[in-house]
Amino acid sequence: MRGRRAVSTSRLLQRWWCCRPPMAPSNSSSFLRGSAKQASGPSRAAGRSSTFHQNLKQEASNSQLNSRDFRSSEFATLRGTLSLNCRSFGSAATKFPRSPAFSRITSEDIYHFKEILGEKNVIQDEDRLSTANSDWMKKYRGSSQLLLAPGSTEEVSQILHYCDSRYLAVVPQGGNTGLVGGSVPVYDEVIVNMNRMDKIVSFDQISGILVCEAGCILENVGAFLANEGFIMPLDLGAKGSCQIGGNVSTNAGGLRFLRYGSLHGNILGLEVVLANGSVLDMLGTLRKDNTGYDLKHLFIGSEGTLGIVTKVSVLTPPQLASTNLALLACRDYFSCQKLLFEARRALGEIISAFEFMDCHSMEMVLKYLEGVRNPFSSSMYDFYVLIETTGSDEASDKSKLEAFLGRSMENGIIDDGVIAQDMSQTMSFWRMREGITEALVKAGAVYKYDLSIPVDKLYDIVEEMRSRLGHSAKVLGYGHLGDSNLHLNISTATYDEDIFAKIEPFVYEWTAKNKGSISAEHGLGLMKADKIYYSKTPEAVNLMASIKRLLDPKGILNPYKVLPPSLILPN
Ligand code: FAD
Ligand code: 2HG
Ligand code: ZN
Repeated sequence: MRGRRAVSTSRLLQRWWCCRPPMAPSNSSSFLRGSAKQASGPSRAAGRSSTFHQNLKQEASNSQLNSRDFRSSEFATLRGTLSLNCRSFGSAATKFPRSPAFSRITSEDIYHFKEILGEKNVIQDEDRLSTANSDWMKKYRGSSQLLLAPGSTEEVSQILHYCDSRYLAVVPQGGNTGLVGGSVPVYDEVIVNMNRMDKIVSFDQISGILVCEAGCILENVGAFLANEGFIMPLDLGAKGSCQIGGNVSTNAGGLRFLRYGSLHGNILGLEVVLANGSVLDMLGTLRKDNTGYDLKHLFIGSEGTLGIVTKVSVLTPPQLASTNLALLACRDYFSCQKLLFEARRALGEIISAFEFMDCHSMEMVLKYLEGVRNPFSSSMYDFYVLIETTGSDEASDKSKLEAFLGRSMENGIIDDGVIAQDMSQTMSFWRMREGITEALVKAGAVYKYDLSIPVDKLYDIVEEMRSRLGHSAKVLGYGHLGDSNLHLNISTATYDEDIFAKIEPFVYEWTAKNKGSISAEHGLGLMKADKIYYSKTPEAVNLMASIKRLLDPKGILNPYKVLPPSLILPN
């Protein structure tokens, strides 16, 4: 019965999909660091040809790329505009005065840091500082005069011990890809950059447990693990630059969350340096350990406000033999929800990602990203869904997916779709989804919200925002639908106070009213430090502040971030 059904649905798919115009071959290259080939990670590399896609595959390899160049001078101008406006929008910085409790750096301090780290790791170079003072979006900018690059836990410990004794404020910095202004100084905080701490410490082939330093770049860890036949349980568009220490400190979610869950489940241990320089060794490699309070969880998602993460122990899953990726078109949001409901049941243990984007997001990547082509030729649909499966049996996984897609098409849940047939198509599909953030920055100013909302209401806020803003802005909705995580992005040519006033506090009030969270995965950082009450009770916030004061009594670690500064710092 199952076999017969698979044959008939496969024919149906053939009718629908093989008449699709050719896909452009992917020429996507990682816009951050490293190549997109690596960036896509081992599981993405396993796109397989689908029997009913042979024609499409042939046409794809014959098709030509049209250049859709984005002029770099135009890009530079937009970036300039962004920098000029930084700290005016979506940022709480202007509201928080510099705390007078903090000292200013002296030449004796510099001398002392050179003693600890050596001359070349005490950086005062203007260009290097300018980069480190500014976040990835060029929206937040500090004015730090000093960047320190420790090479060991001992050096981090000595730095913090000294800063604490001198009342010098510190901002821990990883790959600086954070999207909430948490990784850059607000004023003149000392930047402690973790780039040099990038060694793999150990890997256990049997258990899949990896121990590495916090400054390891996620993509590099992925490449190391691929050689061992494993993958990271975490994958995100910034993988070419972000660091595992930054991932832990933001409790990053990303594209594999649906399958492997939160870092709270995958991180087995941490080594952390506290504000006073003491080293807290919680670097266990055990799956089970119920001795007392599990302190590492305090640091996962604490955004550098409780300690500097120096080493991480992580449980990594084995790399499985077969990965398939389908890009599907749906007519409305209700169909996307229905598809999720059905996919969970039909694909069960092999589903590894379920992402969605609306047509405005698709238009954005088609317009601003070089080499991205509409896989459905000139047809645009209202919604797009990416479903990835990862399993151990190539034939069975593929037929399961094909049968499911066939049924979904028969039932009218999806209107169109393509299954990636090779690595190049796999990468080009992911590029569309992962590239939206980059396309938005190229388009001009962006107001960014990262919301957890019950899935049935998730798209309502996008529509409400669209009707509030009318033609004054483009409102995009996309994200990790499988995790009920919406990325609501509002794009305008330049930052505008009137538009901002229509967005906030409405977006936070709406989210709170609908029992959502104002930060699903990016954190609070500077942007939302004073917005925490929309998602947490005063009692919970007060307890957090007590923990902060206990671990960092002088408040030197990442001040003005995560919690309202009034709870922590003297004015
Ligand atoms: P940074 O940006 O350097 O720092 C982030 C925060 O962590 C700061 O508060 C900083 O002080 C603190 N920190 C950094 N390192 C340490 C350390 N060793 N010890 C203590 N504190 C530290 N996020 C997601 O969750 N899911 C996504 O899918 C996702 N996709 C993204 C795609 C793009 C294109 C971009 C630009 C960003 C994306 N992000 C995503 C946001 C960002 O990449 C993540 O938050 C990432 O985990 C940050 O890592 P980082 O090393 O760049 O940290
Ligand atoms: C993603 O899922 C990231 O692509 C970034 O979390 C989201 O830019 C955003 O809003
Ligand atoms: Zn995301």
